[in-house]
Amino acid sequence: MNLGVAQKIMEAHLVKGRLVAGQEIGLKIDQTLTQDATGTMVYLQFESMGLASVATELSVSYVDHNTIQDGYENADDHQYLQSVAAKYGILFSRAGNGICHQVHLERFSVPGKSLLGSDSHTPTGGGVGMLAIGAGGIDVTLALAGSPFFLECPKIVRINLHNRLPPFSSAKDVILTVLGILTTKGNTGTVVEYGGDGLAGLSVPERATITNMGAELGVTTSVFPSDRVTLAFLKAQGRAQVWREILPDAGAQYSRVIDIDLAMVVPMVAKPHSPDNVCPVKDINGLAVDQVTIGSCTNSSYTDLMRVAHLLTGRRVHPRVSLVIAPGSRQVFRMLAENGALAAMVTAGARILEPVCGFCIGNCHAPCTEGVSLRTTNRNFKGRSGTPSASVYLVSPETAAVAAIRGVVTDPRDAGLACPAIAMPTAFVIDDSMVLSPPPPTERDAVTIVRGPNIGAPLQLEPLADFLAGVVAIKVGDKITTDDIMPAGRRLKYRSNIPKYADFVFEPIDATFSRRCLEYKQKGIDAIIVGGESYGQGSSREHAAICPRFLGVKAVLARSFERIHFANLINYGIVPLVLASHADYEVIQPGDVLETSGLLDSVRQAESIVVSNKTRGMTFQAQLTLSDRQRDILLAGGVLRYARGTDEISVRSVQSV
Ligand code: MIC
Ligand code: SF4
Repeated sequence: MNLGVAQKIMEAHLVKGRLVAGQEIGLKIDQTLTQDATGTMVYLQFESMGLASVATELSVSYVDHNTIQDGYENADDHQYLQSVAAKYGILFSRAGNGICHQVHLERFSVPGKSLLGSDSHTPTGGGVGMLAIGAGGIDVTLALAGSPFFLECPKIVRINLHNRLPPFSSAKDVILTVLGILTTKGNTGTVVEYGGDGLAGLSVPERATITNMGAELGVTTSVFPSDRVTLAFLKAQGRAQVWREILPDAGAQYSRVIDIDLAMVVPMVAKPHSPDNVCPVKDINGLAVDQVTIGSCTNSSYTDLMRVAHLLTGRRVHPRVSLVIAPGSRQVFRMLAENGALAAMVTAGARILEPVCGFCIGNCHAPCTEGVSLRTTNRNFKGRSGTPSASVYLVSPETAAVAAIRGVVTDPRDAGLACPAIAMPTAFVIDDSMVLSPPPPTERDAVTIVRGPNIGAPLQLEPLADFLAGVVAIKVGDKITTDDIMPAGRRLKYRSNIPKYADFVFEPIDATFSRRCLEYKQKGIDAIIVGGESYGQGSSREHAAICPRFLGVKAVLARSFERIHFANLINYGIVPLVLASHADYEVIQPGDVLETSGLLDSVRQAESIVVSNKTRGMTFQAQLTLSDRQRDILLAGGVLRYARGTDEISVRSVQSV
């Protein structure tokens, strides 16, 4: 059979099931990555398995999200992560070494390998031809223990890129164009595979910008072939030996083929408050800008920031604008420092941040009230920047730099500036000294795991009950993101402390939600969430399931769910029920009491279940769109309890902490 790139890698990693779109498959995972905000829970759960070391080829624990350290919490997390990595044989990338996806691409990516990361932008690795997938933390825990990763076998959409990008059009504009076509909704169970003659003109960092922001499409992952361009990048990283060619077979079958002429791609912008709300930059020319932030795992490579430095050289940042730049990695930072580009940025008036997520996750540099912020990041969900009234626009580094100088949004082609031509370096600066290797296995017994007061315990769950009776604690609309459910920013430091973090569930939408649920919980009443289309968009953060479950949420009824959040709900024993019709959604109101009996039998084998709305005296059908494995996980009361009873991993003793 003629296979595409994604199918070839999946086939090579297939350990359960058949490669038939829609069926559940299990893939062997070669590499894992975690970041600190999701990592503490990953490793607390790994500890509870009682294993001596990780079973993967390579696992890296990054510290890049929670580095603000306004209090002891982040520092406690870092110490815990460093010690747990040493104990179990995991590489530890220290705070300051860079954003997980950028560093992983530079230093650890390998064409043809599988990578599972507890962060939704893990598909960045698809830029070198890896099958790189984002997942909830506990799925990464299981992969660390040697379990396959289970997912719906995706259908493959092929995007052919033709010709070359014109001056001032960039990889960011390509993915924004793709978002305009495919949108953020309805793409679950899909992999995007890129091909076409246009690939020859796209470097690995440019490809990685495209696969990174594929996360916003809601797809399983995005992947490029591994070709001579990939080899050139790996060679420049001193890692040519890991390269192998992976090209699609002629005649490979795809479920859909989309053609994009790169020569026609223009500078694009995603307007508030969704990454698919795109239009040409030209359409908003002249909009006054208060802030420009350049960085994040989407656009913080050496070539991105060199283009910015060139545009800023000899110019000043507009007095109205606060310009913040965060390099993606210590490698990028050092190279900019050593070749003078950093000096040009500082001279122009830029504020420089260490290589971290920072403003991208609302950790710092929140815009002013009702501010207009132009960002090279990947998400512009309302409030994510830290300022609920701000308007965030997503653009390329070139468009961002030009706006920083002019103070108004300007199509960079209209600014009268020369488009900087930056060549890919033939040799990057290589210094892995901030990646700590674990001691040899014989010395790991002596490692003591450090647990400051911020380090809590994982959630303890019980098997599914047969009868569910709960109050609709909140009803929300379409495209509810995990940032809406479980805000990050100034709340991020409580990731290792579930009871505390649970105080902030749905804070941006209804700050009384948590209190209300805790009152129900005290009275022994379950809580139910009702959502619209595409519930759980955005991040992989499993806390958007863990914390509601802690508050007593037992079911979520929604018109449709996003992939990672759907899996996270099941992993934490929350039943995801799909509302068959919009009319059913319309009828249910907050405060309604919903009941269903025979839940165990339905979860075991039925495609749907009857739910009775006691408040309104009516019933409706909700669908159970579950694989057999997902049914078993729900029945067991979550994936960790389920793992005890299977041979998927060699769990010696799963303790309840
Ligand atoms: C994000 O961009 O939203 C994050 C923060 O990187 C999340 C992970 C998290 O919430 O810790 C993601 O994308 O998965
Ligand atoms: Fe970090 Fe932002 Fe990338 Fe998430 S999207 S990993 S917060 S830089």
